[in-house]
Amino acid sequence: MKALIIGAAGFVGSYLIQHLKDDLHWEVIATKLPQETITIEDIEIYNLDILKKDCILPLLQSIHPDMILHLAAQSSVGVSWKNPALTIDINIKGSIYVLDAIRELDYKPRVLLIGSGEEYGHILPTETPIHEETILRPGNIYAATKACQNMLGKIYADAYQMDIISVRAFNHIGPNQAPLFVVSDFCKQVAEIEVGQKEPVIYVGNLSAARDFTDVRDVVRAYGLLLQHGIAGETYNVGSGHAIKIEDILNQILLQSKVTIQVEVDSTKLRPVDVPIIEADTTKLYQCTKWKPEISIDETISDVLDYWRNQI
Ligand code: A2R
Repeated sequence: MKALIIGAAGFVGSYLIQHLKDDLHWEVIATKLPQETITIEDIEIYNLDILKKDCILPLLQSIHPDMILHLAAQSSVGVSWKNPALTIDINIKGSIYVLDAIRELDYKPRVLLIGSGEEYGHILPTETPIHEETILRPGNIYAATKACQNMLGKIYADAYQMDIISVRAFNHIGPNQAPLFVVSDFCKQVAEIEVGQKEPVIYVGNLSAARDFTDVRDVVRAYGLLLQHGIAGETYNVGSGHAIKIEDILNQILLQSKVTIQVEVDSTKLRPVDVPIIEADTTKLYQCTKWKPEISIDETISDVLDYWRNQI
């Protein structure tokens, strides 16, 4: 099996490469932006900016992958507020360029489009946990672009009989995630405090939101299973099935800290709109693949803390 990962230099990409290569024994080919690096050995790596439309089709024709995993994205909600046009360009226009290039191939590879639990947006209390048919009410720019990508994927699957599966991935966490994301941010601050690089105060944004966190190593396992068993044209939630308040995550991180730390709110970390609770109903994923998360939140936090302790 030959799998092409587009946008593999990001957080999920490195875990996905390892999983497909080492656990599933697939041949893996990766693309990245020219300025990025991928340090994993024994795989072919190409430069590809998905906004350069004309470069995509020739690359696909020369690689001839059986599976295409489209990860390339502007993936930060915070950045999407600051730079909405860029987010729309990469996540919508870029995805259309990728889908159009795949459509022009003379065969139909299996495609996995990575969306987000954020697409559901303003969830009513009666809609939790959220199943895939729940109305999408995106609450931020990033979420709107991913909801659009999902709709485009469905349209292309139906109109052109393309073998496209979409996922809505809920928050995923793990070592090596950029500190733009909450768990990585908190753990980095704790590691800096532990070595005396920073005063013993942790700066936080909105702590009341509850999110569904899954370890990235479990997430990529779900992607592999969906590529093998998913049904074309369908969307699958990927999440733990349990929302945890950011405040509780912070408390667990503080419990694992080697020093006593004070908590203070930093207004620059507060987002203009925040969705109070996002929790996945993962029944559809389970029925299709029998996937269940295997790594506990405590284990993930411990690994992320150790990652930052080694970096600092
Ligand atoms: O933004 P950068 O410089 O970190 O690069 C990201 C890359 N990317 C692009 N690749 C090709 N052409 C573009 N025009 C373009 N713009 C950005 O896609 C990054 O290396 C990669 C996405 O990785 P992350 O931002 O680390 O996302 P992560 O956590 O790996 O999530 C993968 C997927 C994304 O579609 C998320 O929206 C979704 O899972 O949750």
